[in-house]
Amino acid sequence: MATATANAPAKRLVVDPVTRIEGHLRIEVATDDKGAITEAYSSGTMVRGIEIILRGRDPRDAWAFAQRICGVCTLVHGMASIRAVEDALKYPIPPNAHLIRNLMIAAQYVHDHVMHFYHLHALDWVDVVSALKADPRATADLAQSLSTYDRSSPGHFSDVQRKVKALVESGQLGIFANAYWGHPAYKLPPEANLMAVAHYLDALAWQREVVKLHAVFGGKNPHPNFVVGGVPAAFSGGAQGSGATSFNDVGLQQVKTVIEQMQRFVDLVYLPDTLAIAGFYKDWFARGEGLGNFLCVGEFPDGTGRLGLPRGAILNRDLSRIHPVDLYDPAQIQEFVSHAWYDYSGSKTVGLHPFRGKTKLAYNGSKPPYDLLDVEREYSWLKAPRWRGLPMEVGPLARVLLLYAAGHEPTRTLAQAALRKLDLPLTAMFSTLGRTAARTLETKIIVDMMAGWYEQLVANLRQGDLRLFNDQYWNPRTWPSSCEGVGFMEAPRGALTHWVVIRDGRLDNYQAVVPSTWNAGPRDPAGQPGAYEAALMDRHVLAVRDQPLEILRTVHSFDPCLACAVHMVNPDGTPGVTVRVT
Ligand code: NFE
Ligand code: MG
Repeated sequence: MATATANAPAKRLVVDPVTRIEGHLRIEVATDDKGAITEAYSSGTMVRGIEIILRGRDPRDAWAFAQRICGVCTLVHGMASIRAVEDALKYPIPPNAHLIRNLMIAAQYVHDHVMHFYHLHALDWVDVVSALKADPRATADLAQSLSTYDRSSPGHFSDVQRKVKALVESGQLGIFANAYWGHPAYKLPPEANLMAVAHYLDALAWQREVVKLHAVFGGKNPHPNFVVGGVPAAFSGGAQGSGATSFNDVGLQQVKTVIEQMQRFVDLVYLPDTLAIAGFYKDWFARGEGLGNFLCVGEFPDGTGRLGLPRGAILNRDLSRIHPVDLYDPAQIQEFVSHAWYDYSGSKTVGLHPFRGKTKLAYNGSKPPYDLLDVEREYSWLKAPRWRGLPMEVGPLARVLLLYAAGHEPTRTLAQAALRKLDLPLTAMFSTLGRTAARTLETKIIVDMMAGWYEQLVANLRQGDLRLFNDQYWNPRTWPSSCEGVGFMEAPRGALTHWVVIRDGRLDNYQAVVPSTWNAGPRDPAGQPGAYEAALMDRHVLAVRDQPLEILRTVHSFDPCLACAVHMVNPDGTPGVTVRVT
């Protein structure tokens, strides 16, 4: 083993790379004699520099570069980017453009959250190998007791079991390789495991269908097209002219079908599965909380200043008070680099508001600058964003808590029904499984909003309001010589902001402050940990020291995306999954 750095504690456990995420995440934890986690460190180990390559470009082109920050939250950086430019230039956009954007954003949530639950997170709770022992008839009884989903027959579950058996017997587990099958922390009975595996496979086929909504309005998925000033598609009516630049009645009908497919899967599969699986792991509603501070920037604007998902901050779990958040106030949002490989002209204590933000690398070598992380100094390619100096959790749990605190009736009803079913108090939401359950609840809340926007859009088009774009944006001579704007959005993983400074028609500065930067970021100058770090430092005791399933559960509950968070790789690559015990 290579040498540990001088500051490294004696007992460090390294998980690198964390898999079933997007991007490159390394977790190091320190444990005491009993194996309980006492310290945790989260490190983004990859760097790309999109903020740097945007400088000097036409602001109207920025979205297409920014959108390539990530292929999972495939539209969010494009959206935040055009909103930033629109905020700087301040021309309105037509109501239909808001409606279409809302539908595209909502479709992204539903798609991304279902994919996270089944394809990225479920295998932390579901033992695929145990599914081989299930009785298909008992599995059908279980599935039919939970919902009226039609793929719940004994014959279907026996087919799925045969498929999994063939995989296991071939010795090539493929998509199910590299997990801790048989780990003692798996608690589901074989039938629940088999049902979940069947739904894992169904969700793969389902997602292929539902991405079509993006293709109707944005030409393709991933990375649908956008445009500053509206949406880049005209309505051509009839059955003609559907494609990258226009949509028609056939496309609208397809959107309606997708909304119905989404609704059905959420109601009949995702929501009941979440509650059923959570019921076997109730102890995970009391672990992995972390910060207790939550931030939302808001989403689903309607053009009149109202938001479908509110903006605000909740501090110390106090749901009786929503603190207002002002993105323009230089004292509120700041990014710190005390523990990150960035250079703020030598200062490691100052925080920069993103309009004045800097992206300058403090390390440019060809090898990773660590063996074990030097946690007293710099240990991540993520900056540490703070709100009024405080570390904040962002994401589904933050949004559900904000909606709850704001008195949003559908959220209160749904959350109370779920907690009643699980026989848990509201405070159970402040936990690893609370975060996972919140993601499911918000998917239900958002999918229920979609039909309303769709109907409004169709009504507007039928009444002859075909405006989808404001061409004022396309005459740079009318632009002020200097302006600034922030594009906010609630991406699936949380609060996302893009910040532009425009001078003489070009981008003078571009900063992205991203959900996984908030959640996965390192310590700040005051030594306060980021959200993953805080959530892991709850004295978890690992049942099997070199199979840290418990770490994966908590980290995955945030749905990490490090590609987004660093938006900047170790040129020499990294080996496969390593769990290192020192
Ligand atoms: Ni790459 Fe992303 C989302 C954004 S996460 S997935 O959601 O923005 O940081
Ligand atoms: Mg950034």
